[in-house]
Amino acid sequence: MYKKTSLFAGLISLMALFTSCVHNGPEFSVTRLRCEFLQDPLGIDITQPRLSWEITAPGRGVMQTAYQVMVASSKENLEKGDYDLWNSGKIISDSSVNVKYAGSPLTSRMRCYWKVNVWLNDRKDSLVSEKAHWSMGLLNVSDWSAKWTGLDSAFSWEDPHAVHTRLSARYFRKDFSAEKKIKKAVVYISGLGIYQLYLDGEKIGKEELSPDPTQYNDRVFYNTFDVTKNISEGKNTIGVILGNGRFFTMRWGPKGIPPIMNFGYPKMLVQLEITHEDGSVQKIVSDSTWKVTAHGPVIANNEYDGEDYNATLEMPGWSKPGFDDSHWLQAQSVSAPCDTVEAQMDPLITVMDSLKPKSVTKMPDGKYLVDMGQNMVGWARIRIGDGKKGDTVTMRFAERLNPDSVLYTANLRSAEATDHYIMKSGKQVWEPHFTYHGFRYVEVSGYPGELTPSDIQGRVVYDNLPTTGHFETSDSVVNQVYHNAYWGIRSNYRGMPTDCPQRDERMGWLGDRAVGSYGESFIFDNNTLYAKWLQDIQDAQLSDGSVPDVAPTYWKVYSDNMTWPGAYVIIANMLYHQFDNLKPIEQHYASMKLWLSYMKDKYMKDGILNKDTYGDWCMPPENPELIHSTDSTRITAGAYLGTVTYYRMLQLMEHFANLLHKPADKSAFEMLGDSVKTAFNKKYLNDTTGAYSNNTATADVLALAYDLVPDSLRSKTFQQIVNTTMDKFHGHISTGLVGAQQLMRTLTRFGRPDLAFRLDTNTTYPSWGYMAKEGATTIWELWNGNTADPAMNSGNHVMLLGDLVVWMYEDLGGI
Ligand code: RAM
Repeated sequence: MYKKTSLFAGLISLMALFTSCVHNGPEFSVTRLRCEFLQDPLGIDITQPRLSWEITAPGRGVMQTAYQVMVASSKENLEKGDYDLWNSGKIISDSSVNVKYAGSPLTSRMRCYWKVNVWLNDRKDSLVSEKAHWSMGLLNVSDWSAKWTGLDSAFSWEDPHAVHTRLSARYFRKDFSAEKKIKKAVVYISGLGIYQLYLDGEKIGKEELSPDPTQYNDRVFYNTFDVTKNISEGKNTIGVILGNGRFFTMRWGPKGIPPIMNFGYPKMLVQLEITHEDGSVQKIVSDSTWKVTAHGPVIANNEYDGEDYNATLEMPGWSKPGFDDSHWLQAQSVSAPCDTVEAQMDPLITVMDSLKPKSVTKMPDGKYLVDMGQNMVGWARIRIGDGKKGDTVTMRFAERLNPDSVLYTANLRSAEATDHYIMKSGKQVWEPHFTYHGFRYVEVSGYPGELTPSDIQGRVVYDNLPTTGHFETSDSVVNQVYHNAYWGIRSNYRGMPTDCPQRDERMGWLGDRAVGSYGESFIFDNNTLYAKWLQDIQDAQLSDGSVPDVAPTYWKVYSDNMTWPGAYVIIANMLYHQFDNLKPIEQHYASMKLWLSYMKDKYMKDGILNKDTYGDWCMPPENPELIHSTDSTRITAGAYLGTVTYYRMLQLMEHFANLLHKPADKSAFEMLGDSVKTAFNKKYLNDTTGAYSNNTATADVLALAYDLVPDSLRSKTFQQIVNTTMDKFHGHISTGLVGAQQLMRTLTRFGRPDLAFRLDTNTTYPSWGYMAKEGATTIWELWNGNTADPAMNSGNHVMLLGDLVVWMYEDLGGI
């Protein structure tokens, strides 16, 4: 083992989070109380939620020795020590995460107030935590009196079968009157594809693009909001706007574009429950008594092509009482998308950051070119000082520029990435809510007057996952690469991890985020998001066991390979390893087992799994224009990747079987593993040179990383990796996304951290530093992203990070 910290000791100038905790001498405290990993969640539908808390203490070596959880049905009860839901009593345990609620049964709508007492090894008295609460959602189908409501037809101006389908947003409203004094009001809403909720003219919540996308024909999410403050005694109005999101298809798919699954016209399920002071409950629910129109200002929307907004069609007061909706249509009761309506248990998408442009330049043709200085995801918010009613401001978005400073849009493929804003007169500020773009540059045309940097803002939009890790060193290349990784990752959270945010794709490709998710977990609290994605994957699994390459399957890709679906198993392991979250393993174990036996029965012969689709995807090609290499000496064989990954899956399943106390399964996985290992080494290992297969770095790295190499040959195999890297690739990376997932840690663990460090700090092709030197502010899809064919060339993919971020935190940072 090499000494990981000493080599880099001088390099790390600041690990902000960790050093400040130790040196600033914090007080003892118990904070960040979480229920199912969320702080103060509303409307959860898990009847045995898991509770966690964080202890802060001055000094080191402080341990929890015991805890006591107290849960009450009201704030008052908690205050006065009446723990009517649960008092765990003093439990001798160091557990401070995932303590399962074990009190009285939890029922729909219940509010639970809680705190925890903690005993520590170096203090006599217990510490009392801050107080927190969670609330239960609607646990039973019978709790819903709302009906799925929508309008199952197109409006006269809409072409629902156009290749680029962009419906007008649908506006729904319902007047109601709250007769008595209000104690509490809660709304449960699922608005598909995406919704904005209004009460009495005010938007509820700061969320955007919600709910999270799911396998809508299996499961849809609802969100819960406490709206007590938004409702007053007397007349009120509830309004909902529905956009396409991922529900109504964006593409039907001729001309080589795969069709995107279509789940039908937008629809919603809304239930507002008002509890009065006297205890009576009034429910306002979606049904055919609501009114609907599509004659509102959002005249067209979808995520690829953009939003068109006509401010002259605004309907002042549409979500307030007294609005004349007599010309609106009657909404319809429509079919449910599926049987399962479930609380969304990961944070909703939000505007997480705003960027001021680095520059705004007036071009010779009168258009403005805005440079945000950073490739980002979201949209632009624009301020207009003196609008001319009926004139249009057009914003086009792109990641790069052509040499003549015009937007480079070839890599967006068919995504139009354009917002049109038709002005009203006078001062106005606008931003869309029913689309998003991946961009650094915005071309603005039709803007009245001079556009200045303070008139336009980049709104950075993604899942509300707190940034929990900060990393900075004294090396500017390492810092820039980390910066690019950070921006790439936050760019690709859209209620699911996406491959890219800009072109006509934006899909949850499994392979891209296997080990990547682990690196991301050092930076973002991504536990709940990935747990949600595993559910998407399980929902998409076919009954024979086949796991798709994309989940949810908006693109239906079931190509049966090991490396992409393998993310299913790898991510469950990551959630346990990083967050002590065993539930995904429990929940998915049977599905994973089914998938592995399906693959084995269908494709394994004599211990070799000869089935693969993508190879070591996007390894650096020999020619700068190529997307994929055609040089057979650089390509790792599919059967090799299939088998080595199958073996890795068996290792993980053996570990899971052990965790779940399934000894028979554990030995079955172990036995199969042994036979795969024997067959694999027999077929691929050159026992003179230690090289595997055709001796690509990927082949050798994976065999070493997964412990397939006989002890006596390990140093030889490792030397092969060093030789390939140094001699054939002149000290550069030579892997695609599969090999990259183990490369940095393998180089380091087998004795060459200096070489890993070199790969991290290279600025010549191919390297992450090369991307940065060529102006990238995120990570490219291709090592040669600046020269390759635009057909598959996104400037904001994170798959090539491999295990780089893991290495930065674990090896460079020594954590
Ligand atoms: C591309 C995607 C993705 C990759 C697949 C195989 O289209 O962008 O990154 O996983 O192909």
